[in-house]
Amino acid sequence: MIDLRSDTVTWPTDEMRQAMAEAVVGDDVYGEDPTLNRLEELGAQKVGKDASLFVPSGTMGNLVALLSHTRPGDEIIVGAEAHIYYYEVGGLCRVAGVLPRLIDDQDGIFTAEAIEQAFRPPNMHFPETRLICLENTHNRGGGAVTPVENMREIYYLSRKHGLAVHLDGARIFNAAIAAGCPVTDFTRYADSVTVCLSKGLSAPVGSLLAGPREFVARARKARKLVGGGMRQAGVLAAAGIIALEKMVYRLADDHVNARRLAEGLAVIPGIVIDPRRVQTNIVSYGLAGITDGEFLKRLQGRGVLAGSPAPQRVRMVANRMVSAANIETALDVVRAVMIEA
Ligand code: TLP
Repeated sequence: MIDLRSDTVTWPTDEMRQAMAEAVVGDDVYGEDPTLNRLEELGAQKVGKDASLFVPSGTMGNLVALLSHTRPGDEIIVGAEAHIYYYEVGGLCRVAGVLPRLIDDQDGIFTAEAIEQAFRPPNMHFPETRLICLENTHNRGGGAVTPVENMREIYYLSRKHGLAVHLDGARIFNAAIAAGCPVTDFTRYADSVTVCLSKGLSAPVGSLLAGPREFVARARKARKLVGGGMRQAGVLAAAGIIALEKMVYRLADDHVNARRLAEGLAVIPGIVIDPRRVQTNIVSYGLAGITDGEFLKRLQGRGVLAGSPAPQRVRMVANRMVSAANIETALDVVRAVMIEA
């Protein structure tokens, strides 16, 4: 199978499996796992923050960030298409108890103007606005990169209004590779950031939530609250260390493959895509002449897996398990399915 459903499908490398087998461990709830501690220090250093916290998933990283930045009843400004709002089971309301004020992020790019318009100044009738949530790269926005300049403007706006900024940076290293700049150029304009180790970076499990020391101390308690306090998690951290140290630059290969996929798709009748909009590893396109359900079924019948994020839309994500040759095969399969349709 050529699995283009997500970059989450990546298996750990042999080196990761080896490191996991040999990891020195301890009880992390007591702070005694040396491998885990090393990962948290390394993660903080990579994204330019004081400290970081290992969590089992990006979803938990974002939820713990909300729990640590806000109190129930607070308002947060968040994209209507953002993962935090769209794909996290409503945890922002159900668990953190915050009120989302939605902004239009359909194209995956955040602007200070959109956020300024959504911001409600202090008023007797309004909840307190505490937090701006950004996502970079943007999943439902087709892997779009919000430029560093926009991040800077949004950050200055947040200071003006006394708001915190949380960055869902599940794929922030993809943003940095695409922009050709250090990841800290992005993360410096957020108070906290969630980084996923288990997507293109290929670790089997885990994300990091990074931020100021005092914030991470609070987040550690919030993680315990939601059941994310793990014990000998060094076996997972060992893979995470390799993800951060050795797997970041390989993301460029995924970007090349995604671009090639987009260019190949663009010339197939019935596929609606502008390949110039593909900046990172996510390829999102429209379909005409066949339903998304039928399209995905026929693709699968010929050995290609993809997903549908919306009616008549398809998402394919380049990842380490899919080679350049596999991309050509996937294109042949799409071509054959569309000719049949
Ligand atoms: N996204 C998954 C699905 O949930 C859609 C995927 O296959 O892309 N933030 C962003 C921007 C994400 O794309 C994801 C995962 C998460 C957070 C959550 O990470 P996990 O899956 O580790 O909870």
